[in-house]
Amino acid sequence: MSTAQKTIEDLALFGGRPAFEQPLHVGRPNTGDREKFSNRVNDILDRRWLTNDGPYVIEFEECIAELTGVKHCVATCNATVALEIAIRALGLAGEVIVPSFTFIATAHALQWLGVTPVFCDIDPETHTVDPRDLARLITPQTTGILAVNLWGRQCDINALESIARDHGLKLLFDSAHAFGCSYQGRMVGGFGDAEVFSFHATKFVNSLEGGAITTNNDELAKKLRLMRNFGFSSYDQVDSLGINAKMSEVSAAMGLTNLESLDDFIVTNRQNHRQYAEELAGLNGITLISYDQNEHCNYQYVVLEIDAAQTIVSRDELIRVLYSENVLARRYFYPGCHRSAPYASGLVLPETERICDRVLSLPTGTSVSPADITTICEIIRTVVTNGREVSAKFRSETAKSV
Ligand code: T4K
Repeated sequence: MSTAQKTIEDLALFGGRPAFEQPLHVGRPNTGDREKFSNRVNDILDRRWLTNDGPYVIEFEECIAELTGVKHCVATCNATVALEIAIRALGLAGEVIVPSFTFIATAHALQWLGVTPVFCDIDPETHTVDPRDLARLITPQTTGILAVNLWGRQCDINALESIARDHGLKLLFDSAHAFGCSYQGRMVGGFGDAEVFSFHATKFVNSLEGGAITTNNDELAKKLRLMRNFGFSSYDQVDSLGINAKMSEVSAAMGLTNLESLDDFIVTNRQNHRQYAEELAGLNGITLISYDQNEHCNYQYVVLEIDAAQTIVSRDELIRVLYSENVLARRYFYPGCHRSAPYASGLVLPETERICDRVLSLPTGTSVSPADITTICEIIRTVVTNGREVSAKFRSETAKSV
């Protein structure tokens, strides 16, 4: 249930009742057919094969490989560890260039392995790596590029491939957000040396926790499989350094069940995105980031850019209002990796910092109803059309608390 928030006085922060009784999260999981999932869990228990290359993991890998049109898929316990084994299997060392505007796991995966993440700036239009800034950062120590297909919008992959080729660098994509998306008509998964997907609970297709590495390179796939299971090639035979990166059967069962609803999830996400676009249209200073209609797209993130020069209220003030209405909008990926410990060094990345201060992510997915979206948009409309007054209220509140 939600209440109308048409005037400033209606807003919970200024004395009204919260629009939502229960919190509305960004990242509420989509869940497919429960009965099918339960049946698969019963199969797992009957088989007593719970993990380590079980039949559901193999089936999950085959499905991902087919959907992405890639030769090999190696499923893992999550995308962070998938990045780590991909980084190691590709022999990345020294310095790797990575955007700062990403989830912290991208940078941590490098740093965890003793590889130095060198942060580059982003293209303000796509929020993905700026190839020109990246090229400037290449040194004799650079061994690779770890690019991120953020929000499911692809990097300038052609430019990155040509930079990698010209400089003899490995090219790894963090495509945690980009499952089900395409670049120039080709599904994400087969670009560069390898790509990594996340199937975390908050991703539009989840396997509870989970990840996958896709590659067309046979040798690399073999290495990754060994590394995923401590380097074992058979009982008692260890061929390489490895770790435990295995996906469990229950995760694969959840992944397979959710893959059966993939098209439905995308339809819902697309409808939600369209509704947000329609209901926020004409609000000065509010831009909903868009997706390329000519590509496959999962629409899993609804991201607004707030231009405070026009809205008068800042992004953080808008978030405070939304929180008080029980809409838990997120500041993904504030403040940027380069300003987070342990990376903070005083480096300045102007575009990253500008975008970090402007964006917010709103709830979407199958748990959000059209009525919820109407209410969320109404709150934003009320705040922005009364920007001056709302901002003045925040300022007087700050003055009182000083
Ligand atoms: N690369 C990129 C670009 C990524 O975005 C990510 C992860 C990775 C790599 C690493 O992938 P994994 O190793 O995780 O597979 C979340 C997720 O934890 C993270 O997976 C995701 N990106 C990132 C963008 O968002 P948080 O800190 O927002 O997650 P969390 O667990 O607080 O969940 C957010 C909200 O979702 C909660 O407030 C409530 C709701 N929620 C969450 C869970 C787990 C539910 O309603 N149910 C749930 O089961 O980072």
